[in-house]
Amino acid sequence: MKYNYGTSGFRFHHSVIEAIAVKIGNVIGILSGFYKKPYGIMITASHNPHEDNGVKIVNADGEMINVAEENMITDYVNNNNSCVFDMNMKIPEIFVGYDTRKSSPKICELIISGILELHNDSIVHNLYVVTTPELHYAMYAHSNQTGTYLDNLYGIIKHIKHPNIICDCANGVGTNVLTELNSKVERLNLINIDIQNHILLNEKSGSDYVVNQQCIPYEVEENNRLYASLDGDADRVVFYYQENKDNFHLLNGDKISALIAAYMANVMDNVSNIAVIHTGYSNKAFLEFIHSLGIHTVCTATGVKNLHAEALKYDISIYFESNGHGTVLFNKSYPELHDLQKFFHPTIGDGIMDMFAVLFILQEMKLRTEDWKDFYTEYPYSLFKMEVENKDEFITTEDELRLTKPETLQIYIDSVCDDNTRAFVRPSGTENYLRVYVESGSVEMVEEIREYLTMFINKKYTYK
Ligand code: G16
Repeated sequence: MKYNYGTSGFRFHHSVIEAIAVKIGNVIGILSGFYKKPYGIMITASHNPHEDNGVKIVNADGEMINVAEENMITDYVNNNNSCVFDMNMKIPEIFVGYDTRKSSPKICELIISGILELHNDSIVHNLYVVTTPELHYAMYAHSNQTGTYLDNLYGIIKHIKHPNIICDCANGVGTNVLTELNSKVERLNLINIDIQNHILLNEKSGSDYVVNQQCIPYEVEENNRLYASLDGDADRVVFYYQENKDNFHLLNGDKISALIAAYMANVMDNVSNIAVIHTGYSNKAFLEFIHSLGIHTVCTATGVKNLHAEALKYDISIYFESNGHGTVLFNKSYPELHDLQKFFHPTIGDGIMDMFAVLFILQEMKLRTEDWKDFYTEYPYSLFKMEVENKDEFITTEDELRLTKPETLQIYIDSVCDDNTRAFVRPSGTENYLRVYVESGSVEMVEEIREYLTMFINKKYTYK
């Protein structure tokens, strides 16, 4: 088996992560010793089922690691390299944290033993149960000598007069942060906060469930209230409300981006230095809305690491995936955006901070949820996943909008899509599935293409 550093780190069934955990400890120790910098290790499989687990690696500034570092780690984990401390190295310093999964503490122990195997005096800061953005923030705070993540949250939440929202914590680690916050400041209405019962993690709850099922989480009453759903490690958020029995309205990452862009267009004289970064899953109606504000857009491959790399190129970059994962990068400071800037995590997408940023903008712009929803109406679309025999045989172009292999499938997609229809297929980097996206001018056309593609893929690429 080849262990790939996928969209967001290593991610497999927990038994596989346990099998490579010591090696992960070894190699992160080597990186830290070699580059003479601390590194962070977050143990989580985020939106995946509770039996899975994973590892995301963070650099000394609290940012995602670069491709060269990913390749070094992948090479070490997949080969029989020796774990030897070289006298030119510095004693490793590593921050470790984990989500609420049952398998997480054991994986943490194994990783720490791998770090100590390299050098017994390694400095290990065990943060225990934290969200992914908390671990990133701890690294950022360590390198910038700032206060804690929670102090920062207390600082921003006081600017929101009435945090009128119901937050679904996906029975995951976001529960801890929001419960802690609730005990000190404002009342937030929290649901799906059972972190003791491990099998409930992401179960009929959380941002992925809401986005994929297009419905409110399990056991939530239908009414006209604004809801938010975090994912399993609280680095994503989506919003929604149920207008009536038949009308569910999702306000996903595109709508979050649109809200932030509208706020900026409102308070700034010139928006030419702002970019909106998105992926192929963004709806054409969203892009039309952003262009109508005079803001330009750039499409990258899936994975916040890809959006982030592009976002570094502009003065201000709003980057969100439609699944709700993203943030805003302020590469240059503007006085008009001073208040807003505080609401975003300094290095990474954070579902909790993004939730407060949205509440702040709605408050400042005096917008009702319906006004936000009405920014634009999405063209009909469908995103679904399919199990295939070998997802690695599907290779895409850099922006993931076309397949270079298998050619037959791309030729088939081109033959069934008309000028108003867009469809693409890509292998997931976090789950053992193909993801298939179809968008068109009518629901009927989306359904038709979805059916054609499902049949074609089933016939040619599923288990024989
Ligand atoms: C991770 C990445 C996201 C990506 C998502 C799905 O999220 O950080 O950027 O959109 O996986 O990726 P894929 O379609 O390749 O499975 P998370 O929240 O699960 O870490």
